[in-house]
Amino acid sequence: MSDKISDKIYTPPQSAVQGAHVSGMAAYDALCKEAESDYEGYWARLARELLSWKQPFTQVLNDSDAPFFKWFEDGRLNVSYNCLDRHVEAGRGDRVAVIFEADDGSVTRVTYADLLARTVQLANALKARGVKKGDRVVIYMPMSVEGVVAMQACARIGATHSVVFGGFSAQSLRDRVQDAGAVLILTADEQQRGGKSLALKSIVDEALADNSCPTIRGVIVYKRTGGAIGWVEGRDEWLHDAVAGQAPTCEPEWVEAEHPLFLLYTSGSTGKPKGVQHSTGGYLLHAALTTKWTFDLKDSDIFWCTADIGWVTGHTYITYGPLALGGTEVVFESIPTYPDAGRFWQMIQKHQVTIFYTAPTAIRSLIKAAETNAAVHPRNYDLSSLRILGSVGEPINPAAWEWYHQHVGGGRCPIVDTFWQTETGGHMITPLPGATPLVPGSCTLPFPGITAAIVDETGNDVPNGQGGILVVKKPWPSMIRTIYGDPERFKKSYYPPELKGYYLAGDGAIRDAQTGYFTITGRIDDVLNVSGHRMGTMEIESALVSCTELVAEAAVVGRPDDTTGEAICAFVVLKRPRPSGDEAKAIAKQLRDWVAKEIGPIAKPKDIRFGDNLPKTRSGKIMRRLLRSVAKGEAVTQDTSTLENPAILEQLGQAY
Ligand code: 6R9
Repeated sequence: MSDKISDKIYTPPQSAVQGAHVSGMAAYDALCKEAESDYEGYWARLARELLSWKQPFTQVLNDSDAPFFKWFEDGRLNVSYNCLDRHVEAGRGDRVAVIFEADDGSVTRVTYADLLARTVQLANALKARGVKKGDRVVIYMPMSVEGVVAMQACARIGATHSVVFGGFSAQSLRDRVQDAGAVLILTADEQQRGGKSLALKSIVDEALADNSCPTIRGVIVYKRTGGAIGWVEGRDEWLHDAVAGQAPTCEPEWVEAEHPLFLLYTSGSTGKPKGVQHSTGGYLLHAALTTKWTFDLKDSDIFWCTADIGWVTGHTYITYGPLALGGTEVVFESIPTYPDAGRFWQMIQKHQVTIFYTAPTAIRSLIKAAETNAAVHPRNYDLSSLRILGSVGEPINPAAWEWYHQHVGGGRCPIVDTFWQTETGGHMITPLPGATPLVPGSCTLPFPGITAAIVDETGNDVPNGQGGILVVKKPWPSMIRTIYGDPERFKKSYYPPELKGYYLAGDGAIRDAQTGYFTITGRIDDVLNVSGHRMGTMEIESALVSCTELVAEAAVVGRPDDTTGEAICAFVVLKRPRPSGDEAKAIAKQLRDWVAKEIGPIAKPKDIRFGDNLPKTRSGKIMRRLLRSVAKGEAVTQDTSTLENPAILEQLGQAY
């Protein structure tokens, strides 16, 4: 298989090791040892070194109500003070905090002093509108300085923000506003991306229509494009009007370390989105610490994380981590392919970016673009400013890794493949650029202090070389605190009783037998193990759908099998009427042979079932959990209330 983890090892070049915050493997090992021998002391030391506390904590970890862990409980601090004021107080107010590049390429530089002034004024405007500590504020804004300021302003007054990605529909926005019981929405008239303006305010209007969100008292609108929008008198106010005349100072709200800094909704595979709740102290510690060690951020760096503030990566590695360290970062409004697919490379050259953090999917699409249009190949740009590259969000396949390393990083930049989740707040398993030897396709080793491990279904360690369930054994400072409004779901999702009190990440992983390096094999429900061969269900699905003359759609799940451990079961919707009898058998054989040819005989589905459709949620997600029951031939006992077409289950269960 082409995506086999590479055998190549890239040791960090001397230039990356020298002067790094964590320099060399001995330094990494020493940190791990320190955490192992005095876990609480380790985190306490770092929390004192990296953060400024209004009231120092005396208690480090409180596990008396596990899994509702508390960190630095009796300490008080403020996130916006840590991200802004303290740098200005240290005489660094003139330092550029944000280099904002708009859709059309125009650039705005915002210093720490400016960012603080804007945050303070908005904080005062929010207070004037009656927003108080603990209130929830929804932010539905484009990538902008104003978006970052909105988050910081909430943090300043102790309001808990919930950023909703600008691509979500009115219905999703409404669900989130309702679930959070938000009192106010910050939005923009329109967002501007790829030369097009997209409505945001009208989506807010639709979400709030018919008094569907009675907790909302106001909507503050940043004028981005000046496009025509609807207006509700008494509810809506322009951002520029709201901040005009506000006092230039605002005492930060010194909140307890456990105070909820934000909620961020993320989808489970079924049911309604979960409002992942994060803390103030523990979260900010890990945001700052991982930015410092994983990206080796220094004063001389220009850091660019291409994520949107609507996702956790944008929270931790745009709004909080880099600013907590007083760094300089690029914030980008647009898309990687506008005006052409050379935009990223052109921007790295223009802003002399030194640390670049993006997603494998972006890299893969830019590889494709460069293959068809030589003009947008990175070799046409001067990328010599780069010193560290990062990857996040999904496994990066070795071929994409190699291309990124060679063509973007010029063969000299370590790639940090950072594994983490919305729930973890920051990096969990990742190389450190001045220490860890890299293996393409592996996220390597746990961040110092993170007790990542691989266990079986009963929570017992599995030996290296054998796949299993990824867990984190000990609580860590930036972990999810609860699912907002649903503590039972939090416990059930992340702390199932059979796992000995370990945090369940929901991913499968395997450690290399020699190096102990971790490779994430994907969400537990998407990975199969057949005769000891690990395979992604997605891989088999794409092989099936690549049989374009026959297959319209396919879903693949595993079912227990006595001889092979797990057997592959494929559910297929054909581009022709559902076959039965001998015809079905013949087509099934044809498809098995097809998969064998595409991937290898080991990937041949043992069972192939045909249906007129697949069981899907109303949002269009295939419900693999149900398919697993069907594959096993057992009665479906799971909740099917979110299933669009329940009748399909019976049809898919039929043999031919
Ligand atoms: C930060 C973020 C989390 C899920 C996670 C895993 C996948 C993220 C990865 C990775 C392999 C990496 N994932 N980083 N898989 N290697 N470096 O993406 O958060 O949106 O919550 O997604 O993404 O499956 O469980 P989130």
